[in-house]
Amino acid sequence: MISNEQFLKSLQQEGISLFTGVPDSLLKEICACITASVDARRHIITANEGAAVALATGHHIATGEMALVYMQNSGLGNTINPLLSIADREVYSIPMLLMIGWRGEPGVKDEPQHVKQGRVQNDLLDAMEMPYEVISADTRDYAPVIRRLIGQARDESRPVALVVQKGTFEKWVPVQNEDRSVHKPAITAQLMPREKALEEIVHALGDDDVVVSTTGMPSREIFEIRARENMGHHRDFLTVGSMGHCSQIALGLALGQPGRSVYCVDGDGALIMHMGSLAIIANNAPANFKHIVVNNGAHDSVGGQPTVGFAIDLPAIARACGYRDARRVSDAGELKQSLTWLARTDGPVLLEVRVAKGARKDLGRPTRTPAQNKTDMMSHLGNQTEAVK
Ligand SMILES: Cc1ncc(C[n+]2csc(CCOP(=O)(O)OP(=O)(O)O)c2C)c(N)n1
Repeated sequence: MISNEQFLKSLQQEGISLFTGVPDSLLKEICACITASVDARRHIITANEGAAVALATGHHIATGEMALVYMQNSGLGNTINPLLSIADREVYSIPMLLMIGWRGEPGVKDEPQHVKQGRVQNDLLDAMEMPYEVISADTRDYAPVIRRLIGQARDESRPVALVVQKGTFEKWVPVQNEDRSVHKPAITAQLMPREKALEEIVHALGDDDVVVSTTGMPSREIFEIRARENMGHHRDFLTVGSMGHCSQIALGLALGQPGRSVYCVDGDGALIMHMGSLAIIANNAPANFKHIVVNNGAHDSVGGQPTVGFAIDLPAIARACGYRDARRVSDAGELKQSLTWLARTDGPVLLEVRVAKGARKDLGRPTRTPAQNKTDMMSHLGNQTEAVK
C-alpha cells in the first residue's frame, strides 16, 4: 500500500499547489491526510466535481501553477462539460491532475450503481482523449508515475488523470494537533444520530406518503428502518446514485402525484452539490413537496469530510428561493413537533434537521435491487412497469 504522507509529498514536489474535489470512500485515507496536512486555503472541497475543475482552472490562470482535482468516478460525469469546454487543449488548455477513485472496477465486487460506471470509466477517459495511468496498492514506484503525468500536463498544457484502484492507500492515522485545516470537523456530539432522526421521520409519515431519499447512508438507514418494522419498501425511492439529484426526482413525483405528499430526504452534501434545484422546486410550487435535509455538516457516507452545511442558513436559502416556509431543528423533541408542522403545511416547505456525524458499523445495504425498488414504487402508485426479476 502507498503511504499517504509520501504520496502527498510527491504531488507537492512535482508542483501541485492546490487540492480540490469531492471526497470518495476509496480515496478517504489520502483525503484525510490532505485535510490534516494542507493549509485550508490550499484545500477546497467544492460543491461538485465540475466546480473543482473550474476552480483548478482559475488557480492556474492566477498562479501559473497546477491543482489536483480528486473525485469518485461517479463524479466524472459532473466534470465532462468543464473538462471538454474549458480545460481541454482545444479551448483554454489548462494543466491539472485528476485523481479518480475507481469504484466498480471489473472483477471487484461493488454496489449496482457503481458497476457500469466502473466498466465504462476508461472508455470515457479515452473518448475524452484524456491521458491516464492506473495505480494500485502494488504500485511501489508511484513517484515516476506522478512525475510523468504532471510533466505531460505541464508540457502539453492539458488535464491528465490518475486512476486509483481500491485499497491503494494505507490507513491514515492522524497525529494529534496536526490538523491544519480551518474547516474543523463540526462539533456534533450533542446532536442526535442521523438514524434516530430518520426513525422519527419514517414514523411520522402517513400511509399514502412517499419518500425520495438521497445517495449514501441515509437511504441505507431508511431501508433498514422499514425492514426492522416490517413496513415494506414500496413507499421509498432510494436514490443510490446521482448524488444531488434526489430533490428533482422528488419534484417529478410531486408534480405527477399531486394527491399525495412527497418527502424528499436530502443530505447537506447532496443538496449543496446541485443547490440550484431549490429555486426550481420553489418556482414550480407543488403543495405536496416536503423537503427534509438531514444535515451533519459532513460527507458522512464517504469518510466524514466536512461540508459547509453548518456554515450556511439552509432555511433562509429555501425561503429566499421561494419555499413557502422553512425551519431548523436540532433535537428529538423539536423534530417530532416539526414533523407535524411539515405534514400540515402546504409545500414547498423545508425542514433542516441537524444531526451528529457517524453511523452504525453494521449498517447494511438494500437487499432490493434498484430496478426492483423502482418497480415496487411504480406498482404502489398504480403504474404499469416492465416486470423485474
Ligand atoms: C457525483 C458524485 N460524487 C460523489 C459521490 C460519492 N458520494 C456518495 S455519498 C457522498 C456524501 C454525501 O454527503 P451528504 O449528502 O452530506 O450525506 P451524508 O453521507 O453525510 O449523510 C459522496 C461524496 C457520488 N455518489 N456521486
